[in-house]
Amino acid sequence: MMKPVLYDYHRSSACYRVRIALNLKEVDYEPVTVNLLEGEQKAEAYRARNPQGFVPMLEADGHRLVQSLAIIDWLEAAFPEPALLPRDADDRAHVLAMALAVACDIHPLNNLRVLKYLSGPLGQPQDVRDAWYRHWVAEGLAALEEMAAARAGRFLFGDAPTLADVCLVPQLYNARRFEVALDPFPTLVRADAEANRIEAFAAAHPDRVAIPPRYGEG
Ligand SMILES: N[C@@H](CCC(=O)N[C@@H](CS)C(=O)NCC(=O)O)C(=O)O
Repeated sequence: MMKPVLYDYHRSSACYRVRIALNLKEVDYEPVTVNLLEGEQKAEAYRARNPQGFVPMLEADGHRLVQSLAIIDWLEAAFPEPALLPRDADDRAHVLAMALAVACDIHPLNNLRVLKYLSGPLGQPQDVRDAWYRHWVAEGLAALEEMAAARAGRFLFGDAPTLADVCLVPQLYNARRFEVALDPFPTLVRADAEANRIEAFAAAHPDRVAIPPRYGEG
């Protein structure tokens, strides 16, 4: 298989998930930056490849893959080890539920286009935009803390990282950037700290991602 190409933006939490999964599975990839702040995701050439105009997108093995969890699911099938989902049906549903609580219920309310719509067309000031962000993150993390607490080990589920941790770490990075208090979520903070001790997670951190060629330049 040729080296997969990841259309990436360092601070995108959906991209951050995919970078972690690629690193955990030791898949060497070529990153190409799509600069969200400059609107490169909306460029015609990019939208022709990904009609949603989102990052991440992974070109791999002749496929153009979009949606971070679909990309990670593809990676899980193509590179089964280490497994990010438990085999047992109950455990798997629990891990998926935690991952989806982040990816479907927290993140979409707080991504760039939603925040821009609040401050742009709806004319809301920065303090309202910040309050919106913090409200949905705090409410979502409170539920996740309860979901995780009973069955957490070193990580959100047991003693090895799963898809739930892959989704948690970028969300907590994001929450810290926007100064959300994390003291009420000790299980989440502990799992995040454990995960960040693993090089695959640490190397995917936005501050660690080398600046690759920009989309359209290479
Ligand atoms: N559900 C999608 C979400 C992707 C997404 O929201 N990506 C954001 C960055 S984290 C994006 O590309 N935003 C572009 C924009 O808001 O214009 C996934 O998991 O891949």
